[in-house]
Amino acid sequence: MSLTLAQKIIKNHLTLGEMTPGSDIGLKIDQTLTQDATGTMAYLEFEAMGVPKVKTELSVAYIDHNTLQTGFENADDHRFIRSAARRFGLRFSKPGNGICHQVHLERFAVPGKTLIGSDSHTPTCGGMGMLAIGAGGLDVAVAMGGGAYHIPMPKMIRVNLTGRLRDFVTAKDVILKVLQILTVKGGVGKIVEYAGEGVKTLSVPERATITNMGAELGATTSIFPSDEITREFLKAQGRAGDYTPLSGDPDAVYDGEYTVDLSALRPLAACPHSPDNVKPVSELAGMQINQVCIGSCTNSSLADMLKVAAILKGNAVAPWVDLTVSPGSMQVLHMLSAGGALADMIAAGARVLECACGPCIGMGQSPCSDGVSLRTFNRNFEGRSGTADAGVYLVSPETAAASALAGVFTDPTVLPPISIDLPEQFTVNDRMIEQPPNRPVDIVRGPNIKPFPKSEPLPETLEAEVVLKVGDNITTDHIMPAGAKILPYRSNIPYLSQFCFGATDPEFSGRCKQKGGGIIIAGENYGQGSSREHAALVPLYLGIKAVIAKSFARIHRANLINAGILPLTFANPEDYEKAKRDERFLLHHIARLIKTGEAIKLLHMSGEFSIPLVNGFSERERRILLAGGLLNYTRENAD
Ligand code: MIC
Ligand code: SF4
Repeated sequence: MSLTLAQKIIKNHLTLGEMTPGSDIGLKIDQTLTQDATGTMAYLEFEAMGVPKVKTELSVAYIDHNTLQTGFENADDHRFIRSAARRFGLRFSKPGNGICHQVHLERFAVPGKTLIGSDSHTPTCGGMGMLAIGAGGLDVAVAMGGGAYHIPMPKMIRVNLTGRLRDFVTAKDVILKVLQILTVKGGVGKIVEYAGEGVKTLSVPERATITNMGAELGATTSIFPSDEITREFLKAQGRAGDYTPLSGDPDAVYDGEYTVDLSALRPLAACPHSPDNVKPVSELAGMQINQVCIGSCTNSSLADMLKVAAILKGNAVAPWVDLTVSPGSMQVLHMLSAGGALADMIAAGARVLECACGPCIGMGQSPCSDGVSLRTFNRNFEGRSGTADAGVYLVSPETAAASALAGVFTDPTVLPPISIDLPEQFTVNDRMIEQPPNRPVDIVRGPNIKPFPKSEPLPETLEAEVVLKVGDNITTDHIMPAGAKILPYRSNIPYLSQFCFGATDPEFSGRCKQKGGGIIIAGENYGQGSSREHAALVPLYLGIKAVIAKSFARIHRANLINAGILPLTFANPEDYEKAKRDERFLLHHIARLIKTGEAIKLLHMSGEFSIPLVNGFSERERRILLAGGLLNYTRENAD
């Protein structure tokens, strides 16, 4: 039978289930990655599972998010993660070595292998023909312990690329175009495969920009074929031996097909406050701007940075604009510096930041009040920058650099042509990646690390009040905000709990504490965005028993199940109107119904009406929910 590229990799890694869309499949995981904001929890969970060493081919613990050390908390977490990496047999990438996805692409990604990472942008490595999926920390911990990773078998979407990008039109514009077509929920339950003649005109880092922002489509992952371009990239990284050619069968059947003509694209921008609110840059041209931030796991490769340097060279950043540049990895920064491009950026007035997520996760560089900030990043959710009323526009590095010079939104296609020289050989220096020692190591824990909340097996009947009602496209940034003030407490759930839904409803946390929790009612695509399992663990701590929504984003739905919170959907979306704030409801015989798969009803306490809900859980999900979460379930059944 003909198979798509992703289906081939899935078939080679299938431990359980059928490859029919929607059915639960188990995948053997070859590699894992964690970053520090999700890693502390993942290693606490791994430790609680009692497995002595990781069982994957390769697992890497990165420090890239919480690099601002304004108190002991982040430094303690770094030390804890390093000690856990050394104890359990992982490589440890030190702060300053770079953003997990950029470093993983350069140093570890291998075509045809599976990777899960406790970060939603893990699909970046799909740019190298890898099946790379973002997951909650607990799923990553289970995979490190040798357990399979479970997902519903995705549908397959093919995006045919034709033509070739014009000067100053970039991979970022390609993915913004796809976001305009498919929207932030268009990819849910799907894998997006790129194919067609246009593929061979794109370098591996350009492909990675596109697969990175597949996360914003809500897609399970995105993937490019592995071809001669991939081989050249691996060779330049000194890893020619990791190359395998891979592509989908020409007659493979897809569930949907789209075509993007690269030659017809123009520079695009995602306007506030959603990555799919896309407009041509030419329509925004002339708008006054305050800040430009270049970097993030989407656009921080050497080629991106060299293009920025070439545009800045010999020019000056507008006096009213703040330009920051964060190279994606130590390799990129080193090569920029050795080749002189860094000097061109500095001379133009750029503020050079360390190789880390930085402004992308609100670790500094919050814009001024009401500010307009152009960023080469992947998310522009309201308030994520740290300034509630700032407007963040997502653009390519070329648009960002051209606009920084002009001080207004600028279409870079008006610039004189530039050319950059990419080296045949990258400078490889893995000194900031530590190998685990061959002797027992103690885990070092600081006072900021608190135990994670316990979940109980599902009770026979649940009675609860609606403590919050929200609309469509609620992000995990709404549920559990990040930023420099809160991120240091990612390993301290009790402390974090006071910020839950802080910007949406500042009373939420107090109300839950007073009422002993309750249920949340939500619209479409609840929990889109970041993979942070804190958006499930904190509600668990606050006593949330169920979230009833019109639909869920994939990773967050899995995180809720893993935490033992019921993610239920309305059988009729109009019933969303009937479930009101502060009213009490009953879920009668919920444990029995979850077990048998029979229809579930949300009964109003008055007994006057009930709302039918979908009982759409896989067998494994049912067992996890009954056990009160994945940790309990894993302890009960070694998978
Ligand atoms: C993000 O981009 O939102 C993050 C920070 O990288 C998150 C992970 C986290 O919240 O720790 C993600 O994308 O999963
Ligand atoms: Fe870091 Fe931003 Fe990428 Fe998340 S999206 S991994 S915060 S650079």
